[in-house]
Amino acid sequence: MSGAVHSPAAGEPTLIERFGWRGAVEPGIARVVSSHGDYYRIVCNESPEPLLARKKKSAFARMKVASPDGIRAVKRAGEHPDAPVRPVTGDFVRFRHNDRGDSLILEVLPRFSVFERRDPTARRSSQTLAVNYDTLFVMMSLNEDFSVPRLERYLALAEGAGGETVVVLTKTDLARDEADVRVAELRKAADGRAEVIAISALTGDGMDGVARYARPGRTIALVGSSGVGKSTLLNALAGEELSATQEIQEWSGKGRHTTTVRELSMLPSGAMVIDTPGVREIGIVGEEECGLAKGECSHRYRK
Ligand SMILES: Nc1nc2c(ncn2[C@@H]2O[C@H](COP(=O)(O)OP(=O)(O)OP(=O)(O)O)[C@@H](O)[C@H]2O)c(=O)[nH]1
Ligand SMILES: [Mg+2]
Repeated sequence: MSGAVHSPAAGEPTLIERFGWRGAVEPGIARVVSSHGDYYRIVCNESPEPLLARKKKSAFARMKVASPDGIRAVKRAGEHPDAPVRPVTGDFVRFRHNDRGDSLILEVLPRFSVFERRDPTARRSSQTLAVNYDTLFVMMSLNEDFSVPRLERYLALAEGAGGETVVVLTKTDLARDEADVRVAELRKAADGRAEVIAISALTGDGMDGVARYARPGRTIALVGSSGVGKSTLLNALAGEELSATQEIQEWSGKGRHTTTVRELSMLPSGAMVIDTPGVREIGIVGEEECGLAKGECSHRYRK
């Protein structure tokens, strides 16, 4: 394979390294920045612009992962036995570059963090919400979305998922008198497990606290119910409208979802943010669940 077209100055990170790759820099490594059905947008050293790639179908049926007994064939990708076999936004992949058409994703590389929603009834398979993040922002708004049990479920799922967890409480400007009490309750629930930061994207309150995590080459994943302000936070960190927020798409009749595709964005600071579609409930038996991207959504609004 020919060398990379992206050649930074000596000592400067290559494109894939700027996108968080920490392994040996070789040709044929890419990061998935968004997925659209069978197509993926990937970034790699082979092209200064993102490329379109398809996945090689057979490559994901059975994958080899390292185990204490050596290499063995397992049904699913990565260290997490429940992880889906298809690549998702944030994945590092091995791919075959094609400069005259679609490139081909050959293999999902091991994930260093995986946040997934589990269905303990196993009626639905687990759903991978974010992978390869350094910091998971578990987001909850201080008004109607507020729920200590839900926060505890998120924290339980985040434990052992890799990466650090930060609880981001949004819309302090709307919470008024209840804000302090609610923040204190959530701080107690998260005690010792995660830092808790209360913010308002509207007034800028607390934004320094979250911006500290936006470091070059690091990935922040945003998770939380629809409407808590994930895309609003992304836009505030980016200083521009990278992701549509609720008002703009409200007319579309798509129910409560505004973000429908998981997307990885590069911020001016050099940090990356994975914005995810809101989840209604998380990992709990019998509660109403809300699906995610088109084709995955089981929400009643979309039926
Ligand atoms: N007052 C106030 N409104 C906010 C704040 N942050 C977000 N909002 C509003 O909350 C609504 C929902 O915000 P979004 O950023 O679209 O929410 P989301 O979490 O991305 O939602 P989904 O994409 O559906 O998962 C929008 O109307 C935002 O303007 C805040 O700090 N204060
Ligand atoms: Mg959104």
